[in-house]
Amino acid sequence: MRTLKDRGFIHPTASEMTPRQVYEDRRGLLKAFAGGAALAALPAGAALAQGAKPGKGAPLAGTKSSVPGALTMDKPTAYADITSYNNFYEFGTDKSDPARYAGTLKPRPWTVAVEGEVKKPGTFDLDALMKLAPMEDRIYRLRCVEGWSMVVPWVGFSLAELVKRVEPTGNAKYVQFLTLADRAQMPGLRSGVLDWPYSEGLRLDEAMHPLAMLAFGVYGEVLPNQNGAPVRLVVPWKYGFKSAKSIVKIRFVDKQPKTSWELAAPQEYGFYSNVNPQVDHPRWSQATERRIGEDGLFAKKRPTPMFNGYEPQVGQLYAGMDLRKFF
Ligand SMILES: Nc1nc2c(c(=O)[nH]1)N[C@H]1C(S)=C(S)[C@@H](COP(=O)(O)O)O[C@H]1N2
Ligand SMILES: [Mo]
Repeated sequence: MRTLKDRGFIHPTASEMTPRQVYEDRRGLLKAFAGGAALAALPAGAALAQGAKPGKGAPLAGTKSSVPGALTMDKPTAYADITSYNNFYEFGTDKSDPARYAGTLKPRPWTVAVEGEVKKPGTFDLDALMKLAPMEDRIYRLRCVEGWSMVVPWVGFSLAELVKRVEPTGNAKYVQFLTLADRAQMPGLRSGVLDWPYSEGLRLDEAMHPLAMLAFGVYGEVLPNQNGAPVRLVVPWKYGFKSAKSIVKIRFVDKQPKTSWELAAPQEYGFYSNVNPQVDHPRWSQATERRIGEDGLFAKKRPTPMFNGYEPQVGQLYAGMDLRKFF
């Protein structure tokens, strides 16, 4: 088994991670260099605000979701932050890499193949997929395993709509999600940091839960490439890496699929990866989180709630399970 170190990369520990403020200052400085000396006098936040222009993407309307738990009251994170501080290793491992390099991703034309243990396998063209169900606005918390979180206003619908449409057979126990892996579009594939294509998975009952979502948009616009255009998974009660971006294949299978993060570091990233403040990552605590946009000098860390706050909705899925064993 190759370790992350063998791959020439080790996921940063929480303490090694670039503090948000430092990151913003750096980005502010980069912008200042690009934009001329006048900007250098401004605080990082001001330089940042100049780049914040929601309204660049094509509009994608949704109606307020009625799914229980789908509309958190937490204040949404700024569009500029959601679209510039990303994890999308196909474009590099730096938080700023996806926004910088994902311009080469071609989100259209796009198809999603559905195969395996289903009565109605087939390939969905993106437009057909988008018409499977009415688009809904949902506001979800997103908790990255690295210890930061955001609040994202997604546009999309329940993954269950697709699952029902393809009619899983009695042998379907798990669902695997595979991301595009095209070296011509994704410079990060040259690195062996993960096994490509990026692979993720859910148990069938998790995939059927109404909160599990196929997202096509954010802030009322189609997804920017760096956020996983044109279609991604969003599973709000699990660590962010379960929410695979730019999906091209969905496979219904009888055995638990191997995920890219499990293959890279099985002792650190389990199949379930439910957000759980009581089960620490081997190299850092998961008890608290830093909310992006709130991390000024005196900002307090927030306590991380069980199942990222979605316990009332999803707790039953794990009744009787040892969550330390099935981390
Ligand atoms: N294909 C793919 N999907 C991915 C990732 C990735 O590297 N590749 N990173 C994951 C991680 S670690 C997180 S936290 C979220 C981040 O989503 P965001 O950039 O839209 O906030 O995407 C997830 N989906
Ligand atoms: Mo993450």
